[in-house]
Amino acid sequence: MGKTVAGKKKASTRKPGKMPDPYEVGPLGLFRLVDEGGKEVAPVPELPDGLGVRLLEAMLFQRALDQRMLNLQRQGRIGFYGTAKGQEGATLGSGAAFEAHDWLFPALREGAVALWRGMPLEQYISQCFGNEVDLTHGRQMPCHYSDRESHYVSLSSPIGTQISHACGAARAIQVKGRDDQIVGGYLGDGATSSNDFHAGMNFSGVWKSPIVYICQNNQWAISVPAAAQTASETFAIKAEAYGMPGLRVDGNDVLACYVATKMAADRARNGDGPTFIECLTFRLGGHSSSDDPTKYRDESIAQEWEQRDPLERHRKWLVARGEWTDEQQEEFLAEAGKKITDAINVVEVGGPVDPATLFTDVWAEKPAMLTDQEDRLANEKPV
Ligand SMILES: Cc1ncc(C[n+]2csc(CCOP(=O)(O)OP(=O)(O)O)c2C)c(N)n1
Ligand SMILES: [Mg+2]
Repeated sequence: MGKTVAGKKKASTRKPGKMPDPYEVGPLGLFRLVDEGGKEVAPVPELPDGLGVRLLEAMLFQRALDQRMLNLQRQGRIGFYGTAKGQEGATLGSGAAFEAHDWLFPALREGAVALWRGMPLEQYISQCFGNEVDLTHGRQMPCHYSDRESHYVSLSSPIGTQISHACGAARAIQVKGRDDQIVGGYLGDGATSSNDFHAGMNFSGVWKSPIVYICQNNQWAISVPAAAQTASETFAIKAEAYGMPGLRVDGNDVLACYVATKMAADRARNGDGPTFIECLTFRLGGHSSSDDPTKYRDESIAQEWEQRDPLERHRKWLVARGEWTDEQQEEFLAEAGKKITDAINVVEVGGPVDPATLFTDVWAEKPAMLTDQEDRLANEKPV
């Protein structure tokens, strides 16, 4: 989808003055606040105290964590991993706009949001090892993080199915009259071709539910480019067919992602219904550790997108404001590396999952059939 490359189409070139309204920029424009060089193209509204620095730290941490986890996979220490490289701005900018009591339904690359919301690092790492330290007992594929405390629901492997889960949760909030709570529903560009996309978007529109959909358009669904995914001019425009506003945001501008998502979240919380946000970004790495993108795409495009790195852009913005220095970054990265190593060391010593856990955490009252199987597992010798 050549037309949707950042900056090529209707990108805002407004000079500082009044911040453009992302709802007015609309589904065919591109809402952005900071350009690739870290310069404001529109005034950035006042952020909660320290948020700018926290966002950079979280993005740096995720990039470092992704690289370490990918290394573990290459060393044969975990089986599989998918990075969010290049998408940290879209992921964390949107994720930071939700409140602790909201419910989030992630797609494939939002693990950083679980950490942002307080999921312990050991839990993140143990989910990828799937060993006895893993609270979910190795029952999920790696990268399917979940954390009850932070209201972060496990991603759903069949693409798009989380969209109807998110839609249902937002409906439940309405039915139960929990006015202060909303849902964040994530999806990729590829998931817009799923049946659940239609079902979820349709009923969120009909019910005017308190939900913000965040579509990370990283321009690829494994080897399928966005141009082969849809004939629509943009992904955001699809929202109009479902009776909700569609916003299109520069996904590599973490502040634009935060501001747009916060506006949509406030709107949903005020009872004004759903919003669909397309964050235009790029998957810099492979789809997962099982993928080699050089087999199906021209990697010079990836190199072009490296120049639009969300981390560098935000770092430059902070440095220009005197809120960040090279020394701080060096120190932060050294500490992050140590934290990651320490957490891996805690998790990796864990043994395999005890087969007896097969029977735990699923039923409030175990049916007789399972009690029988549990008994046989414990007492019968394998043939
Ligand atoms: C129903 C279904 N079909 C196919 C797959 C295999 N699959 C896994 S990820 C993926 C692409 C998803 O692309 P997108 O939604 O753009 O998310 P991204 O990986 O780019 O973050 C596919 C086809 C699947 N998991 N589920
Ligand atoms: Mg994609």
